[in-house]
Amino acid sequence: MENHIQKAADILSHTERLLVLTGAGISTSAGIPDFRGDKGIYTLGTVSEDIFDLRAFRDDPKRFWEFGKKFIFTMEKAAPTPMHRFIKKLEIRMETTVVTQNIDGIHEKAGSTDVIELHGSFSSLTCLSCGKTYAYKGKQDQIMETNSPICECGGALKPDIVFFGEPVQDLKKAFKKAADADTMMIIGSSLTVYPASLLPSYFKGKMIVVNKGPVSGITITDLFLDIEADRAAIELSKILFPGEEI
Ligand code: CNA
Repeated sequence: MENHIQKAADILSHTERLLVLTGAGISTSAGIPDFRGDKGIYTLGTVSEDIFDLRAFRDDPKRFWEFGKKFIFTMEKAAPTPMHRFIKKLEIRMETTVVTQNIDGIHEKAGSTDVIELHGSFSSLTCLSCGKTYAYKGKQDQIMETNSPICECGGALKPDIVFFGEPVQDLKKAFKKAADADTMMIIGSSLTVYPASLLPSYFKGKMIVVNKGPVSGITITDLFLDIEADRAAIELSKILFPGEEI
């Protein structure tokens, strides 16, 4: 593994434009479970897979919000991990764009400046009846007290995270960034969710993958580190930023 870490550090030290694609696995050590990892919420059956299904939300918004408010609570307490902080630090050495499938806002908390949130965030809510948008903060009490935030027109409010069947945000911008990058890192993602899973096909440079367990579409030419994301961050940091804290 030391050999792989050194190779990854060598690639990064020759990188001008980096694209980092992150998934739920980067945030598990911050206390937010993933979907399909060992302790994932789908793996353990904590919630059924249709929890992010738009039709299921329309049928029963309360069912989603019971789950959603616990997620928000966990997310608000979560601090950036060593890997989030390492990615922020890479901005010193290279142009760094983060494309995340996560909805937890931790890259922003870590200070990353160029973040594309493909699957949106909980920071705003939209009415499914009239389309009016609200800031999350203004509806927080209603969510926590009733599990059922509603619009002034009476319609159900859905968080502006992307549900299955909805279009993904800023996809073209993410594909363009992938096409322009000379190195891509995939961190903490099984890469099974479309269309984020297409991103590597727009990319022609050197690929570094950091993930525990299999990742869809990874080829033998890619550098694959099957280890904890934070361990990779700490080891890479020792080489790229010797003597500095991450
Ligand atoms: P996923 O399919 O659950 O895959 C996560 C991957 O990360 C798995 O292969 C795990 O084995 C791996 N993994 C878990 N912990 C670590 C670790 N510490 N170090 C290295 N690897 C680890 O999740 P994806 O992100 O691929 O799927 C995309 C979904 C998950 C998106 O729609 C997200 O919105 C959604 N999601 C997001 C969050 C979040 O925002 N933190 C949490 C749960 C799910």
